[in-house]
Amino acid sequence: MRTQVGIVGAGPSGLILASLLNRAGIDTVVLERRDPEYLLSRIRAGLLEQGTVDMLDEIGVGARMHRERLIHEGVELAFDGRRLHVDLKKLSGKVVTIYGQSEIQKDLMDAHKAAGSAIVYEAEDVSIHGITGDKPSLRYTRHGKPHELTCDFIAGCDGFHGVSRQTIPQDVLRIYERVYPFGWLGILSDTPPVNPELIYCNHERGFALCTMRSNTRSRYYLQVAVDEDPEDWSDERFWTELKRRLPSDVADRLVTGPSIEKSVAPLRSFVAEPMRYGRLFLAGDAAHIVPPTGAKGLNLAVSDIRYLSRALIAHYKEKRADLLDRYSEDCLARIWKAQRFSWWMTNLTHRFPEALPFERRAQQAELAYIESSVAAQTALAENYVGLPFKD
Ligand code: RFL
Ligand code: PHB
Repeated sequence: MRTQVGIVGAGPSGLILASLLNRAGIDTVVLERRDPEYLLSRIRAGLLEQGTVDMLDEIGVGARMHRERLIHEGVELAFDGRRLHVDLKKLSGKVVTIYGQSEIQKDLMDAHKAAGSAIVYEAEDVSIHGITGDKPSLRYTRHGKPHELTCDFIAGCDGFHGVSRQTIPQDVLRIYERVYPFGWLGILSDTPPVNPELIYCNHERGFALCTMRSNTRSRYYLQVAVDEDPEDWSDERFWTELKRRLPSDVADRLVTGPSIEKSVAPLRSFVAEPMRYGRLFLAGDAAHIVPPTGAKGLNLAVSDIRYLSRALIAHYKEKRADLLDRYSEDCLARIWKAQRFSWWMTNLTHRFPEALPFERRAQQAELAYIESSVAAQTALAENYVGLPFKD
């Protein structure tokens, strides 16, 4: 089999790239390890920057999002018994959208199904060959049968644990990494959100986040030890702990109910550079991970795809190589700013087990500074709603 661009991974990065290229008349085949049910069951991101909303509109999958989304004009920080409302719209001129990644995944999969796109689910043992030559290929097995796909280019959209990044020789890649000494225990429940906006809480018992998927579905997170077993957290234990970490008037309003999902996610900052090796291009979580505190993971994946799709389209339509050559540099400029912001938000809102008393006092001073300074709130708002693209 042959295609122009072989894409590994049918998460948001892979499916959005396939849509953009197909719309420009460029052939793609997407190879995905999992089955469709698994992809639809993953609960992940919930907060979209305007650039992500615009991208979903550009590929024609935004209709349901516009009907069902919530628009947030502000966000709250809670600390030391105080609450700070940051007016995103007033300070940055922009708003954020609440719409779950599982819904985006469904909208993308439905659109590809309707278009009859080439997506191979349950593609096992995917391996990447010949990326430094001019005819790279993907090999895989499906239901025990071996297959080979010859391509012009390969897009590695296979997430943090995928094969693409591992195909690049170790002496070529530079890895920048920070692993945090805690994780997030998240639950989803069909209860009304406790607050109309997100609340990021810095509490002595650890960080907590109140977020949502809709007016009837809430998502809450608690900072926990990284090796915490979600099985040890009954719903009752979760709600009790959450109430202890929320400001008391918020805790009093909390509506609890049975959880419909419960899991622990580790927190990590990670960047692999460069994001191109020969004819292999990495995008999204395959190249970088941010701690979820800044809500940047999915948004960064979409911004990589914006650069990659434009570069591939310029190659095919205008025989231009410059955008492909600049791909890694263009993406990394934005990625590092989002990395910095996510790391900063994590440091601002979490309790670090080994923090020196000095560091805790500096954290309190930073929160007090943000509370008192329009300039500091503007910087937070500008990063939170999403920084502009290069072009
Ligand atoms: P994905 O979504 O991981 O998709 C990769 C796909 O590749 C497949 N795959 C393979 N296929 C073939 N062969 C192989 N060898 C393969 N190995 C893997 C996988 O099965 C999968 O289908 O990566 P992608 O597309 O780059 O998208 C990235 C986003 O999913 C991720 O950044 C976000 O979910 C991060 N994130 C958030 N991002 C935001 O922008 N806003 C948020 O509010 C937000 N909240 C979150 C988050 C992530 C979280 N967790 C669980 C990590 C909250 C949490 C708790
Ligand atoms: C979510 O809704 O799951 C969410 C929102 C904001 C974050 C992280 C997660 O910073």
